[in-house]
Amino acid sequence: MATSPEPEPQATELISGGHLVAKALKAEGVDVIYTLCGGHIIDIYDGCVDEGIKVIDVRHEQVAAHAADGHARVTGKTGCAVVTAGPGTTDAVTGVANALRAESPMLLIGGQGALSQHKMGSLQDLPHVDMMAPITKFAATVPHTERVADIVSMAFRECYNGAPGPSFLEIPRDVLDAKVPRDRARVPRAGGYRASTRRQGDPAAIERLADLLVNAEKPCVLLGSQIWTTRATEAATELVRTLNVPAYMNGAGRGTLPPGDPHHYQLSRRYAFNNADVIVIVGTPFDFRMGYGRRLSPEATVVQIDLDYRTVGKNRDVDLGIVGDAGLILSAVTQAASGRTDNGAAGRKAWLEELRAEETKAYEKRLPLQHSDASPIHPYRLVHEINEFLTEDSIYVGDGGDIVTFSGQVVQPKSPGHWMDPGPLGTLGVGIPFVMAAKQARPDKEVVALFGDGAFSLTGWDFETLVRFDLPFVGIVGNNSSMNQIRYGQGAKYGRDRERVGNTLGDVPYSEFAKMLGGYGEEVREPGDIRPALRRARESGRPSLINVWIDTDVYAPGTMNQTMYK
Ligand SMILES: Cc1ncc(C[n+]2csc(CCOP(=O)(O)OP(=O)(O)O)c2C)c(N)n1
Ligand SMILES: [Mg+2]
Repeated sequence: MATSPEPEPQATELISGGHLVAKALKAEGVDVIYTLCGGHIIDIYDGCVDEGIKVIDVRHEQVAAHAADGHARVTGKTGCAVVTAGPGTTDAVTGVANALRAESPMLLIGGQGALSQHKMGSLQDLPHVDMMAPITKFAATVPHTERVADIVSMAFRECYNGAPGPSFLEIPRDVLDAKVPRDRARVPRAGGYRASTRRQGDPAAIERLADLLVNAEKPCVLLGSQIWTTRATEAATELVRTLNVPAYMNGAGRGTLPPGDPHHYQLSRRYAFNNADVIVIVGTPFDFRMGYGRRLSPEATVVQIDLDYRTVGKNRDVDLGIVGDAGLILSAVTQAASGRTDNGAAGRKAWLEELRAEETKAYEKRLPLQHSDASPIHPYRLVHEINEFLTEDSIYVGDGGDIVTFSGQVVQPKSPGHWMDPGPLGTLGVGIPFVMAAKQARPDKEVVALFGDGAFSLTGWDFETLVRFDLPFVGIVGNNSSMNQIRYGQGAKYGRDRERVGNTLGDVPYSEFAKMLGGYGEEVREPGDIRPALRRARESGRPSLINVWIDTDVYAPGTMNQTMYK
């Protein structure tokens, strides 16, 4: 009997775990990883070379993790950091925790000792997954090379469960280094393993909110960070304009409306919350920044919209809660309200004028300090100069204590998505990594960062990474040779004669540090010199630090009012 010839044995292509990681990153649209090297993770770098993924190597893993967080904020895509086992992973914990509280989608990949040496005391072995579980949306070990890309895609998917946040994967060294037949490993296809998670909210609730707003005499809205997360700028703008509702903004929601817009309000927020009849809180929790919800008038009808069902009604009862995507919900509300014969817009003119008068009063009260010619420089003058310096294309990063609290009142981003602060974890040290991520992702933008001298010191060495990767920015250090925000509280609690414990820094000329590392730097001691120095920093086209010596003995109202000292 004739037998058909045996098929020629095919040479099966082999692929390593690190290369599978890179393929999965590529499928997610990751074009850059932030990392600090270690023997456990180098196969991932090798895979990144093949996939065309840029490797930015930093000097501390905290920076890598914050940069991944920053990347997500700026681009709306998942950020990625890769760190080695043990201390590499523990160094990154702060960045992951910050991303959790800020609802920022990022993946941290950590190395691990070989599975074959599990619990034998291998170099840098730690229970990473147990450590990361409480501060991530998903934390797992990859147990086999064939599963690498599959589990990476799973981790990405989990970042978008409800409000976004971080995921963590540890990949043991032998799992990363081993090679498996290419066809045994599932490599998810770009766009093939994640669906849109945008939810429109209960239609009945949307009708009800439209009714509430149409009939409100004194409504206001607070546009929180999720306005930017969900890219809801247009929807929010349309709603406030169509219905004539004053808007306040916080966190990454700042800049949704430009300064000067008739519906942009900032300084009259407390007055509005005390006097409004309908308050709509969008995409921000009732946390310490909101006095846990206690600062809203008890008579007001309160509506809360959030991506996460756990945030709605937390700490404070609401009259109406809607879970879903801010943009879809606000658009639907505008549409529902437009069907009414009279949407009440004209009737709210007096309320907007009342708030504008409050706003103007507060602004004028502060203006003399913003123009102060005092030497040493008043912090209000510094932040005023920065605000005047920003353009529509300046992404502003704030990293510090008291000086950044001053800037929160005065500096107004001119465009949406152009404001970066740590978020509710309040992490000092986000500045340099956020600058790195912002400039890397948006080279067309100018990045301007204000640091406290204390905050800068936490991650300042990565100024060198900005030089090495040619990521220019305008940096300003508000130098009071102190951790002033903490000092204020110590003085208030223990008396001024005992306030100088554990909060005093040296008189460091940070411009010299910038120059030493290959950047641009200037020292500024007179208020009139601030603006020209900032301009020269801009024109230098290099990473820069303008070190501005500010008055050490004045504090921002926000620092003096902190409830933790009361
Ligand atoms: C990582 C971290 N450590 C400590 C703190 C507590 N903290 C809050 S403000 C502050 C002082 C910051 O000093 P600086 O950056 O110089 O700003 P200043 O208050 O002097 O303007 C400190 C230490 C924190 N928020 N984050
Ligand atoms: Mg300071």
